[in-house]
Amino acid sequence: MEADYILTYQSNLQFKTDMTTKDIFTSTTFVGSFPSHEDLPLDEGDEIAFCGRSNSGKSSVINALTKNKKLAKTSKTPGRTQAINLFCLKNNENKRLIDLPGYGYAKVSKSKRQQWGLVIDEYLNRRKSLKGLVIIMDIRHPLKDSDQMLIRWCQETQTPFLVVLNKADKFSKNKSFSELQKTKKLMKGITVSHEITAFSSKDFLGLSDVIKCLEKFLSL
Ligand SMILES: Nc1nc2c(ncn2[C@@H]2O[C@H](COP(=O)(O)OP(=O)(O)OP(=O)(O)O)[C@@H](O)[C@H]2O)c(=O)[nH]1
Ligand SMILES: [Mg+2]
Repeated sequence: MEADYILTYQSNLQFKTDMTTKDIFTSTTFVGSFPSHEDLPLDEGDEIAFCGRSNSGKSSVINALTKNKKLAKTSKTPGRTQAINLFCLKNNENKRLIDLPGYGYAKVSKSKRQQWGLVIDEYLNRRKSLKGLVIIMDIRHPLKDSDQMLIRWCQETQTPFLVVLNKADKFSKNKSFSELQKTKKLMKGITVSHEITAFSSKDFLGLSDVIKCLEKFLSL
């Protein structure tokens, strides 16, 4: 049995190393990169999509979750992920993670932005195996228009979602906590099943909460 070390955030505001014998995300593998929903392989089983604004850290969150820095391509320059990237959990093509292009990157052409928007819309509205969304936001700029649009979509389609307030390492622990509370308050009216957590892809703050939630989405 393999033993993994996970960093968890403790209420005494210190990081603690936890040992767990079960971590189903660490052997995730890259399946392929697909230009649009129509090109994707099988639409059966369960998958989770990581979405949000460009540069919020979608690909980095996947890498933190799978403890593989090289799995999803990341970049300082927004607009890195330009297609639907599909990953599957160890030996199980029926449990998948999807890395989507980002919303709102002003420097790509308008037509490219529209094309990415269409790719995301089609994926969200047609993919039957989509069981939950992970909406990644930069904790310093939460709930931008495109984030609110995704939340509304989840509410309308009754799709469970997890809000990840990423880059919490940019804030003090207290500031991260107050930002988390503030965002929770703003989302009070949302009735579809959802969770919200502060996170850092850099130092794994909040990782065990994210794992717990994704296990639920994927019925693991
Ligand atoms: N400090 C800090 N930087 C982060 C964190 N997560 C991501 N980054 C940085 O943010 C930048 C963007 O990360 P990506 O993971 O490529 O973001 P993305 O949302 O996938 O971006 P696109 O694919 O371009 O839409 C990179 O320089 C990352 O190193 C974090 O938790 N803390
Ligand atoms: Mg990306």
